[in-house]
Amino acid sequence: MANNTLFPQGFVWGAATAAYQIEGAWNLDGKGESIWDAFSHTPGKVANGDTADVSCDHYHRFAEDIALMRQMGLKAYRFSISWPRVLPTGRGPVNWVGLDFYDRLVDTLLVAGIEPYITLYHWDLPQVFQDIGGWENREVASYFADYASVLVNRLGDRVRFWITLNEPWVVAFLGYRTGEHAPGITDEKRALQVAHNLLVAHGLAAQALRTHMPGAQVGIALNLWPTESVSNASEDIAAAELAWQKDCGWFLSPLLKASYPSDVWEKYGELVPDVAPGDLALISQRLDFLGINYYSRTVMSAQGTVSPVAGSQYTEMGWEVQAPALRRLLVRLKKDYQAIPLYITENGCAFKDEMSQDGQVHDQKRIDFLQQHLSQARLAIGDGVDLRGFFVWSLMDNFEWAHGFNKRFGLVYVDYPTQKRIVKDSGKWYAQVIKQNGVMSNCKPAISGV
Ligand code: IFM
Repeated sequence: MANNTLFPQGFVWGAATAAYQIEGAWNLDGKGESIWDAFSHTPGKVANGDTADVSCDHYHRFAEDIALMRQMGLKAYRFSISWPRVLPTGRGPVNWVGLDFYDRLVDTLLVAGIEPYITLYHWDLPQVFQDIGGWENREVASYFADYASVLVNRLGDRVRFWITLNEPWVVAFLGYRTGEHAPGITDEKRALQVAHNLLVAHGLAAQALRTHMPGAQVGIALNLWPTESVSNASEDIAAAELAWQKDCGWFLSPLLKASYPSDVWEKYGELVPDVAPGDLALISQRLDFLGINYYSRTVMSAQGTVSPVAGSQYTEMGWEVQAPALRRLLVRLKKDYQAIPLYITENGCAFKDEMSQDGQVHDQKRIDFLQQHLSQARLAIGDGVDLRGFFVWSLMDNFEWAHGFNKRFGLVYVDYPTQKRIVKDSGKWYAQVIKQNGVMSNCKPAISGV
């Protein structure tokens, strides 16, 4: 293997999941209801009426799942904590049984030699907070910091990496603008206030984490979905740039430049959020790392979105497969924002995976997808980007929000009726990548079927 396909020593190879998508046990052992429990239990909100009441039953099967991670040689595992499992009423009394679950999860990971990366919020807000306005209510941001304190006090002796929020863009804009996600509201002004309050919550939680654990590595995971111009014409470039600032700049700039992008702010007019004095300083406090969830890009002309892009392949989500845009994104972040360690906290794809007659899952398209994205990530490192790690979304097939169980993203196939796990070909391939610390053109599976 040529050296330029090897990753730097100590590169973090991981996979990611989220509590609501895999745990199940939605009402066991004192867990409170989340907005996603309420949303998925509302007819018509999720495809096929699916709910994650049981999902992958990871709550009961976590040891088996960690054994699979170990078999793949994962160096790190990114998972989220269910706020209402730990604090059923959002604040106040701790549900010790719920917190013990995460304690055991962390210990079992460490015994397996896998570093935990915790996401504090991956969309399952306690429903009791929705009843007082959810993220529109700024008080919830303070409760979020209290929740962060509970977790870091219990797990901070063993967990170094803390991600405050996952994809605040999705929480605000799919939850409050399109209504496709919980809580299902369709109001752009409210969405923009939610986006701001989430960033405030990030700032308060970062402070809380550092107060209780001065050495905590604190980051946030943003879904960065760049918009690129269809041509070199200045009108097309301007349209694409505005869309980039609207989607990505709206979160990157407050976090890394202590301001909202002025052109977008102007365009939003009356819709802009209330920003209290001191908010931007709070939001832009030092980040130890930035997590990037990269899946695809949008192509734009002055007339609007260009789709489909001629000659491109699309995943089951209808997302264009576009690995070179990942390299361009990473290089742009280095150029336009302050230097900060980066992690790809999610990258992956949904394809129609099926169990073959031989009992295996031959998902060559996912291998191709990951291989292309890893190659582009490696090129970006060659361009001088400080990329420290890569987490595949997802460790295993799971509940894909409003799409229910229709979309499979996993390295591990889950046969939901039996809860049997089958490591897909991509999982075996990834094990080989990890073993070799890089992508080989002829990567052979490092582990046999399980
Ligand atoms: O499944 C989601 C995940 O929860 C957040 N990032 C994108 C993934 C695929 O849609």
